[in-house]
Amino acid sequence: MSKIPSISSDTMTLTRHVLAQQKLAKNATGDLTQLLTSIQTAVKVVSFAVRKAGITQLFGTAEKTNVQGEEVKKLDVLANDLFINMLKSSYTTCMMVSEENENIIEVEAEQSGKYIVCFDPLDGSSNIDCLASIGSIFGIYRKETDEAPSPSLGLQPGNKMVAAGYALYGSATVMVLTTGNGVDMFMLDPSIGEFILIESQMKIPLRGKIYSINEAYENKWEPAIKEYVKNKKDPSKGKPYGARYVGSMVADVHRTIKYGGIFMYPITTDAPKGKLRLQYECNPMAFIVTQAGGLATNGKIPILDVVPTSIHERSPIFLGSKEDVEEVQALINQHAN
Ligand code: AMP
Ligand code: P6P
Repeated sequence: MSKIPSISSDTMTLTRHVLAQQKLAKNATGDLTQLLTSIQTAVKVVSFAVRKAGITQLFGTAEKTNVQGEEVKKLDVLANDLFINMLKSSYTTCMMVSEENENIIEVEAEQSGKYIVCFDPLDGSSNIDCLASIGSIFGIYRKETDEAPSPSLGLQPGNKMVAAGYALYGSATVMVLTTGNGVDMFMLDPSIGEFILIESQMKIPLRGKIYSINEAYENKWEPAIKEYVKNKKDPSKGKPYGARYVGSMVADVHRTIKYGGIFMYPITTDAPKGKLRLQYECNPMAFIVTQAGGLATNGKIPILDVVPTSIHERSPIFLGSKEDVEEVQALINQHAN
C-alpha cells in the first residue's frame, strides 16, 4: 500500500510566519506585514512568469535599455510593473527605488505609507533565455521624517534597513528574508501556491571552500584581488578552493550562504566604482549575510555603513563567510599600506 504523502494541517507558511513575527513586535500596526505579503504576491507571479516565459513568448528583449544602459528583457518589464503595482496597492509605501527606473517612484498621497522599498525586480536577467537562475532583491527602510518623498529619502545607509530579502527562481523558487532577527528561508509549493518555511535562523559557515568572482576581468583587478585569487588556487597556501560563478548575484550569494565561501565583485579598471548597485543589490544582500553570521564589506568599511550619494550608486562588494571576508580584507589592507 503506497504511503499517502503527508499533508500537514499546520504548515508554517510565509504569511503565517510574518504575522507571528508582527505579534512579537511592540505597537506594530500591521503595515510591514502587509508590505511583505505584497512582495510575496509579486514574487509568486514573477516565478510563474519565469517558468512560463519560453511558452508565453516572454523570452527576449523589450527593445529598450534601462537607466543602467542595460538591455531590458520582457520579463524585466513585467517583474518591475508587478513590484510597483503590488507595493503601491499595499498602502504601506511612500516611495520606491527600482533598478529599472531612473527616478524615484512616488506613491500618491491616498495610497502612501511609511516605508521606502529599494528593489531589483529581476536580477541577472541576462541569464533568462538560457534558464540559469535569476532573482529579485529588495530592501525596506522606514521614512524617518514627515518630508515629502524625494531622492534623498532613498539615500539611507543599509544599517537603517527594517527588512531585506531575495527571491531565487532556480530549480525551485525560494524566498530568503530577514527583519533583523536572523534569516529564514521559504520554498514555494506550487501545488498550494504558498511559501513554506524550510529553514529557520540560517547560519553561513565560518569559512568555506568556494570563491566566486568573474575571472574574465583578472587583468582589470587591483593587485590585492589578483593575489587573493591566486592564493585560493595555490596548494602551497592550503587546500585550493573551488571556483563557482553563475553571473546572477542572487544565485551566487545564496550558494555562498548555504555552502560558505566568498562572493566578490571588486572594482575594475572599467568599473572604478564596481558594478553592483548599493541600494538594491549590495545593501539587502549585506543585511542578510550579516544576519546569517557572515560579513559584507566594500573593501574599506562594512557595506551597511556606506552612506549613499545617489539612488543608483555602484559599490565594490566582498561578502560571505566571516573568515573568508576577513582574509581578503587583510590582503586589501596590506596592499593599501
Ligand atoms: P508596523 O507598524 O506594522 O509597520 O511595524 C512597526 C515595526 O515593528 C516595524 O518597522 C518592525 O520593526 C516591527 N515589525 C512589525 N511587523 C513585523 C514583522 N512582521 N516582522 C518583523 N518585525 C515587524
Ligand atoms: P558580470 C547581473 O547583471 C548582475 O547585476 C548581477 O546579478 C551579477 O552578479 C553581475 O551583474 C554579473 O556581472 O560583469 O560578471 O557579468
